[in-house]
Amino acid sequence: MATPGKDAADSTGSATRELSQTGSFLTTAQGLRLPDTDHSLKAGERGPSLLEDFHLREKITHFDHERIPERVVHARGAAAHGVFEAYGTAESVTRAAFLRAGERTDVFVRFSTVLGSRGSADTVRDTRGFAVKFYTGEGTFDLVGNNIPVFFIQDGIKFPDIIHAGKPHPDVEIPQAQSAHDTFWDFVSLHTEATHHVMWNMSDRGIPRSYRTMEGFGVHTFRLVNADGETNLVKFHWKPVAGVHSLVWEEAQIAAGVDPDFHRRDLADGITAGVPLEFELGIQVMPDDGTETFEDIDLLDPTKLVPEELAPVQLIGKLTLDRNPVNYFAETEQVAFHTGHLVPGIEVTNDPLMQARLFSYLDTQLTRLGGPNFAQLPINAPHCPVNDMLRDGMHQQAVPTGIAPYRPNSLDDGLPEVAGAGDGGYVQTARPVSGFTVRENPVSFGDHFTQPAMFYRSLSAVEQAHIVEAFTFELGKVFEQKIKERQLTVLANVDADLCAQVAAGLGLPAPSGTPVEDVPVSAALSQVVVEPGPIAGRKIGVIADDGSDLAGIRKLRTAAEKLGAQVLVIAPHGGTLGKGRSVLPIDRSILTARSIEFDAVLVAAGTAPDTDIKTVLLLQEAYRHLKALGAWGDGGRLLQAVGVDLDGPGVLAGDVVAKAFIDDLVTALGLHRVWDRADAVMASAV
Ligand code: HDE
Repeated sequence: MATPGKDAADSTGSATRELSQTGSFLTTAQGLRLPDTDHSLKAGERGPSLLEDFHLREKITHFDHERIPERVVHARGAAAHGVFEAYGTAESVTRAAFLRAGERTDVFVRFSTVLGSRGSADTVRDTRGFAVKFYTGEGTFDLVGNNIPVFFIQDGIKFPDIIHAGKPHPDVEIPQAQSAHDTFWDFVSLHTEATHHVMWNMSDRGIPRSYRTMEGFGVHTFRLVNADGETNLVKFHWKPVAGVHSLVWEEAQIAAGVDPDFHRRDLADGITAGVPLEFELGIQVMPDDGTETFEDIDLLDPTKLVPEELAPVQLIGKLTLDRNPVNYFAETEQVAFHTGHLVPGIEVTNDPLMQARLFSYLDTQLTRLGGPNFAQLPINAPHCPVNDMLRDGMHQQAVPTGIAPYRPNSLDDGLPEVAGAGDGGYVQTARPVSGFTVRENPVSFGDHFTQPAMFYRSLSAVEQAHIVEAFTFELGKVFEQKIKERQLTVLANVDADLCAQVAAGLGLPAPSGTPVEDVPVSAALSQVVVEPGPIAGRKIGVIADDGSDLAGIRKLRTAAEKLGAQVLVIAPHGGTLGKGRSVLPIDRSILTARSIEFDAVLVAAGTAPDTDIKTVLLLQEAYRHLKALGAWGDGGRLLQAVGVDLDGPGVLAGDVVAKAFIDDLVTALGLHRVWDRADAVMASAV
């Protein structure tokens, strides 16, 4: 028997009265029309407000309770709606219906940082959350992943410890959304199983360019079950169609101040501009042969990854995010993910981190969303029939019929029935469990350094240099000498060269360790691309003034928009350039423009070589951040005036905006950064 109000596959839910500013008359929550909402009821014009003013009290009381507790981790997030379309390539390993060929499933995806408060900045160095809610016909499946494939801890019981260490110091609540402080490094230097995750945090992965250019990982090993009951062990991956790209550190720092909403703005703007975010879902499939180990890698250890060279990522479907939320609070804030939201064909393993998560996600919603009925909130409501026997509780919105919410019963005709596997029931695969109760890790969890060394040695020289810089920066912010020294001993066991460079930067002696010398490398871990990728979502800034070649800018814009990229005109003033029919709107005045917004900066022909300090800063930053620069016609005069070598790497030139010039720009953007300029930047004063 269905429960009225609960079995609606209605994503907007029962609370979907049109609560917007578009209705006719303003009312109270009870529907009473109001003549005035600007003046409280007073005893005379200059008199005190009256207790009987129920509208004043309702308005203020509701306001007083507008905030709910922010998430204890991942408080800052941004989300989008979309659709997932399955290729059917996973059918041999899972019976999950939403993964059958051609199946389309509604999704809601929330991206987040981990450490910062809800109002903190997007571009801080941190792990990013990548939580996907699939509203499948068999029930909701949540894949609650991160942009880093490994985790800090092997056992969930330590989660409060790592988070207490990473959050601001409890006395002064400083620093916000940062790991560059004593308690974080105190913990991770004492707790070497965190080393692998810390290496990823200190790499470019800790500062993604955008959510669009970020990989995602399920982290844990899952057990997938096919229609014949055969099982495989699987790791989930999200591969961004736009490629994997990051910010450079100075850019991330500037953005944190200039535009703390950098990532959420990019997400929302991209979707509004009709350029959806796209990711392919992939799986690494390992045999479930009873060992839960693959090529000597313990698959239950969440600090280990499986190199893609050993188990290739097989693509099984495509996620497209193309719709922004209508209301941040109702959707992005109230969405409740849970690792225990599973569907037939997808099961968990004994990974001790995953096991603890299975408890935590349900538990946390009780405080955050105020009770056990959060699944009735529109954003959390499944898009398939719900027929539970859960009753009452805070914020109950359903009006259940029937008198026998228990089983067995005879009064409601013995309903609801239970479903076996043949009826789509979630029947867990029987797996053997034996052993003594212990508080111990398997010996195989004890190697904390081989994979961090593999990660470091798999990266390009410039990526390695960024890791050195990140460790030196973060440890440079630590006050306690003994913590810095201890972390250097950790690095000495990863890679002697890395340790020596960080030690030199800190002005400390490099300790010796016993790094594993003979580690395999995995090319898939580097994000420096050699083949240009797509440029959708990229932004090209064009510096122009009243004398510029506006036709050239228009031509450039048309070409860029065809590829999903945007051209933004930067001028000395706001308003428009040109006259009459050739008028061109200015997108940014030089006062509101900052280099971080643009992936490439060009100067239009005819633009005066005016070395205004803001223009100089913009071009110098773009140069330092290894972005493509360029000019057509005599626009190069401005680049020269700020000291850019017109023949240097990543500096584009052309007489006019012609095909060759556009092609060069597209290639440069597709390669993401001008890596060839890195050495010159280190050596130059620009
Ligand atoms: Fe989470 N985590 N987590 N986590 N996590 C939460 O759930 C927790 C872990 C992740 O956008 C909380 O609803 C424990 C790994 C994401 O709403 C909380 C442990 C991974 C999000 C929680 C972990 C994640 C969360 C906070 C160790 C990557 C944001 C509010 C056992 C695979 C979801 C909430 C969103 C959120 C607990 C470890 C990813 C408290 C106890 C590993 C993306 O329940």
